[in-house]
Amino acid sequence: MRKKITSLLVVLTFALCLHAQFKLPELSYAYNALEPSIDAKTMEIHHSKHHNAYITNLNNAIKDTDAASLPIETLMMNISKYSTAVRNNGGGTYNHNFFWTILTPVKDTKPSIGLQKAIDTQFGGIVGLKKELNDAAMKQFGSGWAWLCVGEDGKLFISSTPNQDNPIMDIVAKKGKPIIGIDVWEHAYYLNYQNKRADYLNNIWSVLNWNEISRLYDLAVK
Ligand code: MN3
Repeated sequence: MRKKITSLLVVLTFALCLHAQFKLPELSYAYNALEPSIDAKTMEIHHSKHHNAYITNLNNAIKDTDAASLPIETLMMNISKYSTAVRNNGGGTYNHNFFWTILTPVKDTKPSIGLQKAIDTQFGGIVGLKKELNDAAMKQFGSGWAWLCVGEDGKLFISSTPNQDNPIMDIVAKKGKPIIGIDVWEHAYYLNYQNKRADYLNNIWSVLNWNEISRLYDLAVK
């Protein structure tokens, strides 16, 4: 009897795993760790509610389809083949998985030598990059994201995407490998900053994880 129950549990667990392909990743820091740039309540709701909802909705949208067995990156790179629900919730899954990793409470992380060189050459330094990236984020009308990417030519470029689209989707105008992505949906800042998107954009630079951003850059140009 006990054996039967055990095997039933194994089968059930296996079945549940199949139907919950994507899982909410844990943050490597506490919800309050990015204060005062990003407040704890915003972080908690953003991660445990918004991000979680994208993942749940994505899992529901791809249940019992071939997409359920694909890595999220592959799904993004072939997004034109899928429904709007997969595009929106898959994008929401990928973008937020990415977003948390390029933020950190660790102070004074620095770009790698290679990345610093590229930023100096193309933007005249971090101040120039910040101005251009924040400008793209300000000009993104309504909800969306602003990105710093590495293009196919190995050069940095700035872009923005509406909704939960991103630069690795096969439907975007300019494809690239993102190394910074800034969420400009109101849910990312409204509790603390209300309508002041510019203040949020100014302050998020204090919590950028240049170690991770540099790692992504060095990988992309390799
Ligand atoms: Mn968001």
